[in-house]
Amino acid sequence: MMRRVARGSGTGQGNLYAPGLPGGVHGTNNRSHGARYGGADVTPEVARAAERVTVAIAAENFAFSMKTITVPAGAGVTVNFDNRDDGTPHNVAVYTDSSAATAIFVGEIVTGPDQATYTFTAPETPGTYFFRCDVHPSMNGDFIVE
Ligand SMILES: [Cu+2]
Repeated sequence: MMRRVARGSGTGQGNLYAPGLPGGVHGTNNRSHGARYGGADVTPEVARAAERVTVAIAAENFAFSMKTITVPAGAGVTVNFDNRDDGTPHNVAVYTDSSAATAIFVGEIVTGPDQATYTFTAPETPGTYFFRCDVHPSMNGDFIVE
């Protein structure tokens, strides 16, 4: 008698708890997901903040002050462009290659003496890209992503 009662009450308790378990499980999962999403949101922001680079480049006498611009892959790039040629328009534009068929970023043309600040995101794929002045394509160089 005692065993049957014990089993019966045990089963009864199991039945009573069972409906409550899914709710409890869902609640736990929701909290777990929330914590995971929160962590995922924070990590990329920190990573992106670390990948920022500033490049200073000038145009003078129809030539850039540097032949190569090197930036980290996927970095946020700021270009401080100084056009020192009086009355002459220049810009800095980045393309996938020297054909200049596919633009990565095209900076606004400014007439010197004037300065411009360009911001864009570097390609995620490392490699040798291309930059030039669109007004004077002979002004160009390698845009290296590493
Ligand atoms: Cu130019």
